Amino acid sequence: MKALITGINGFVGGHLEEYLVSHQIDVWGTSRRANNEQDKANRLLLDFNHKEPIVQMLNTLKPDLIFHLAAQSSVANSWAEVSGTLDANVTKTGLFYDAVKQSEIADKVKVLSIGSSEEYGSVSKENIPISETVPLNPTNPYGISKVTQYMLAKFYASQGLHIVHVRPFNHIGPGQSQGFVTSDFARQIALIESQKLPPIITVGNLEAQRDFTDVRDIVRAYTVVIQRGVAGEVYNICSGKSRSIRYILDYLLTLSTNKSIDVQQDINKMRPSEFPIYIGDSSKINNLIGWETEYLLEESLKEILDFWRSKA
Ligand code: A2R
Ligand code: GDD
Repeated sequence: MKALITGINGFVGGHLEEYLVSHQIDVWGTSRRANNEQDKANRLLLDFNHKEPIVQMLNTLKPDLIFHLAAQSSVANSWAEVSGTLDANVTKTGLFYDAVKQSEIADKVKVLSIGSSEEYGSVSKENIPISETVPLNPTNPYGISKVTQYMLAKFYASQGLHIVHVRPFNHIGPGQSQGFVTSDFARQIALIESQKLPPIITVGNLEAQRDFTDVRDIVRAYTVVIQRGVAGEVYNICSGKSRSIRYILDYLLTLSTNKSIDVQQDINKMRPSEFPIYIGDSSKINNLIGWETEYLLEESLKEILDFWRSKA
């Protein structure tokens, strides 16, 4: 079996590649940049600005599975990068699906469209935990882009493509870049431990509560949902538990070798608005594939801190 991962050099792409390769799947991936660092032979230099090169690539490669990960993935940056977010997540996705539809593999290939819990946006209390039927009410440009990506997935499914849409809630793990909460906290702690930063950690909103899942549980779910999910359907991927950002910070601080780190709130790390609590309902995916999370949040946090210690 052959898989294509768009955005393979990103955080999730790396973990997904590792998982698929360990399951004897032949993995290829697209990137807008040459991968000088590793110079891997399975990287295809491609952006999604023109349809013809994508169609040609698909006709040559003939993947059985396509994981469409490439995106502007930061909620925080999406306020300042509205058009860039819509361009990456909507325009390029539309062009990409159009190319898949025009290619020789259109009637065989299975495609996974990656949405987000941010599609739900502002949710009324009685709708928590959030199931797939809760009205979509995004409150930031990233959420809007992912709702539109969902609409595109449904549209192309109605046109005959086998596309399944997933809504992962927050996913974390070693390798996630700065700009996401667990990496931001762990990176600063690692730099403080190695005395490259003074013992002050700056943070944003600690009161938000989020449903965290380890990225390795997420890619295991992707691999099964793409094959067994129903075209045009949507599946939440979440743990069903919520933790405050303050809990994440406190837990990482207990793991630190430096016991006198001060916490300072940085107004620049606060968002114009955000929903206070997300808890997902994962019954639909559990019923489909019997998937449940395996990693404990605390295990993931320890590995994330160790990852940043190795870079500090
Ligand atoms: O082309 P690269 O190698 O720089 O890969 C980046 C790619 N990407 C884009 N591709 C086309 N046009 C853009 N404007 C654009 N911006 C970024 O997508 C990048 O490495 C990859 C996404 O990787 P991460 O930012 O690390 O996201 P992550 O966490 O792997 O998320 C994967 C999917 C995305 O659809 C998220 O929205 C969702 O999961 O949470
Ligand atoms: N990034 C960041 N940095 N977030 C902070 C910080 C900080 O220093 N301090 C507090 N937070 C809070 C944010 O305000 C937010 O409530 C929460 O931590 C999580 O922020 P992120 O890790 O940036 O993730 P996100 O929820 O905005 O988006 C992630 O999850 C989505 C699914 O729920 C991304 O991975 C998205 O791509 C994904 O779709």
